[in-house]
Amino acid sequence: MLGVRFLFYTALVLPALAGPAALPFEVIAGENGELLARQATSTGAAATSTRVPDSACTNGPLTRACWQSGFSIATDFDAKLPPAGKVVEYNLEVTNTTMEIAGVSRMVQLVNNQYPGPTLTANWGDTFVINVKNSLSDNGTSIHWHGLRQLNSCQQDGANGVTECPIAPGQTKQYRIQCTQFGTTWYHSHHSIQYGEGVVGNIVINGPATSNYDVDLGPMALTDWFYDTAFALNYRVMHTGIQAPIPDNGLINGTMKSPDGTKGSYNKVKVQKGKKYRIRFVNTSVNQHLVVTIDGHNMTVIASDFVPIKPFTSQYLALATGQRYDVVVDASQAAANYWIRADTDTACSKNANQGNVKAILSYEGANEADPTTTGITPPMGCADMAVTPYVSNTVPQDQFSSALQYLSMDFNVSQTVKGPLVQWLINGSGIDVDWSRPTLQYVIDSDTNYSDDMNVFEVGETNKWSFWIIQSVQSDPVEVPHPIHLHGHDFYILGSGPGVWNGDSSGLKFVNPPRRDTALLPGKGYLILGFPADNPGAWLMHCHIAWHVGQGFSLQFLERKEDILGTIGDLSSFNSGCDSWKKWWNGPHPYDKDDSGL
Ligand SMILES: *[C@@H]1O[C@H](CO)[C@@H](O)[C@H](O)[C@H]1NC(C)=O
Ligand SMILES: *[C@@H]1O[C@H](CO)[C@@H](O)[C@H](O)[C@H]1NC(C)=O
Ligand SMILES: *[C@@H]1O[C@H](CO)[C@@H](O)[C@H](O)[C@H]1NC(C)=O
Ligand SMILES: *[C@@H]1O[C@H](CO)[C@@H](O)[C@H](O)[C@H]1NC(C)=O
Ligand SMILES: *[C@@H]1O[C@H](CO)[C@@H](O)[C@H](O)[C@H]1NC(C)=O
Ligand SMILES: *[C@@H]1O[C@H](CO)[C@@H](O)[C@H](O)[C@H]1NC(C)=O
Ligand SMILES: *[C@@H]1O[C@H](CO)[C@@H](O)[C@H](O)[C@H]1NC(C)=O
Ligand SMILES: *[C@@H]1O[C@H](CO)[C@@H](O)[C@H](O)[C@H]1NC(C)=O
Ligand SMILES: [Cu+2]
Repeated sequence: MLGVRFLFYTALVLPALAGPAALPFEVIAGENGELLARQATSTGAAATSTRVPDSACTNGPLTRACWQSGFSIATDFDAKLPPAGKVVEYNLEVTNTTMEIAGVSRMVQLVNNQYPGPTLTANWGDTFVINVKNSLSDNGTSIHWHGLRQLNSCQQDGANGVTECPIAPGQTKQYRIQCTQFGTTWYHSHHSIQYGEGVVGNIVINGPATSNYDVDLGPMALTDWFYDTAFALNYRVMHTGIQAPIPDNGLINGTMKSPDGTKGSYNKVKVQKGKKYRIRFVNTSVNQHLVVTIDGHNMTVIASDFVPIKPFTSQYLALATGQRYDVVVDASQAAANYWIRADTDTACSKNANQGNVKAILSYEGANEADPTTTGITPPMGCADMAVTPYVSNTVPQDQFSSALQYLSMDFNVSQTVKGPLVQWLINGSGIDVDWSRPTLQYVIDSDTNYSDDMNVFEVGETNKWSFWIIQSVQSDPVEVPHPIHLHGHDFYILGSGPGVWNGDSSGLKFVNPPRRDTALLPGKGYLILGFPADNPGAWLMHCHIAWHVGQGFSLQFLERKEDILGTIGDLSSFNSGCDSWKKWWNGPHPYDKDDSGL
């Protein structure tokens, strides 16, 4: 094992870091098979740090694989927790206001009155303490920390109707989250369609990386953008038919020019020739599938969602809603301005401003004029990119056939007093959570009488693997791929494809399959996933197209329910949150719940 990791590291990663000739640092294997690297001893072309030998393996521009003694990019963070770090505290306030974004003014709901909300930053091993105040007058809220594993802490997951009651207007909830992973993610409201109004922000957890870079430019959130409010659009989507509304524009890092070019501004990313930059792309869309390119530049992709991957070079990135790719861009071209493009993947989505959603990569010394560069034509196909996790884990193939469980995905239109009701069904039922009686309350009450529309599936024995196939019906009239997101775990993606799975497991990937928290279920196709039961809790798994989860496309895994109360500890915040919520919701409030609540 030790030898394998050592060889693997030297053979595959170092050349990508340093070019074919020089290794930028000496690599040795530690006692427990972990990787240790010493500061650079050679003069690589892009060397910009001090090259002081450092026996502790300190993370720096030339030694991004390092973290701190005994912890590095070779650590399996699902198996081994980093030492507890510091407490990082943030106050977030959800507000309701009117703001001009990309040249057009509209009613928005924001975090701390900014779009995107503040970026939360911590180091691997730190604990976030986040106080969320609901300053809306007419909505609850509930903030989900997308992709954070929430090991033994499901009541911090921010999934209203599952792990908490919504935070009532005027109330504050404190979330405590341990950073057991590192990389890039986002937080967003899970209260109906509310994140589409602007209740989103990025999260950066610093840690080691599979490729070197000089400067971390931080997150670049990409989203579709609508001039109508998300609640209004959601109502139309639910009751008038199957076509998703077409976004009016897209935003990169919260900004863009208006489609006529007269208002708004492009996000500008400043770089210096000769340096390498890490950019953290996050797709925070409601509906759009995006393809990102940078004119004249390739990207070295180093992480997909929270999982470090074997670095590979790509001319484009394809991101479904909820997905992230961390990349390194080499500023090696002539000092000028270049377009960064976030095109809509036309194989499954549309944008009224198609082809024009851009930002600028601007070299120091370039003039102020907009770029005149031309881009490539990236492949469109609304498919996940092929990735290989850096730390190789194997799925127990011998347990697969007996543990595989089947979930159908279907589409249904029924008639209601409000007109047609469009729903997505999991095994025959669209989810509809009760905000006032979350699943965790059932666990506290030892009540197993779950209603059908809770879509509860129990997951059993400690550390035993469960395997799931989601098979969509062949009569699906929409045929778009669905980004499936799991809370509480990174799932292992054993296979996916169009049509009906033929039951042959020989084509599935059991040795180091991709693992991440969001993966595509192809339109009219299937997706086969697995994960070990190592985290007691109630965990949603849902389509991250916000219209679709509103229309019922979600289920919840109730994992080791008898172990949940023993892990999550004090319930006073859960209880007082529900008391405040019920008092508000049962009183006069201007709006009703019309969708799944998620
Ligand atoms: C936001 O403010 C508008 C205008 O005052 C109001 O109509 C709307 O209900 C408010 N929304 C929320 C969620 O508080
Ligand atoms: C939330 O507030 C918006 C107005 O800002 C309203 O349209 C929507 O119906 C409200 N939803 C709920 C469930 O209160
Ligand atoms: C995104 O925007 C913020 C606020 O304007 C800025 O501080 C940050 O540098 C931008 N990030 C990138 C990657 O351009
Ligand atoms: C974001 O995800 C949506 C939905 O899957 C997709 O349509 C859109 O193209 C993605 N955006 C980017 C920039 O990848
Ligand atoms: C980017 O990659 C393509 C395809 O491998 C290659 O043809 C091109 O020269 C590369 N561009 C740069 C700037 O390295
Ligand atoms: C599906 O729609 C039909 C009407 O077309 C309705 O009778 C049935 O109850 C619906 N099924 C579900 C699970 O909502
Ligand atoms: C889903 O429904 C199918 C068909 O009724 C059934 O065979 C299967 O066991 C159900 N799945 C689960 C996880 O209960
Ligand atoms: C279970 O819940 C249903 C409503 O969903 C209720 O009608 C039934 O009485 C409950 N059964 C028990 C045993 O509590
Ligand atoms: Cu989510």
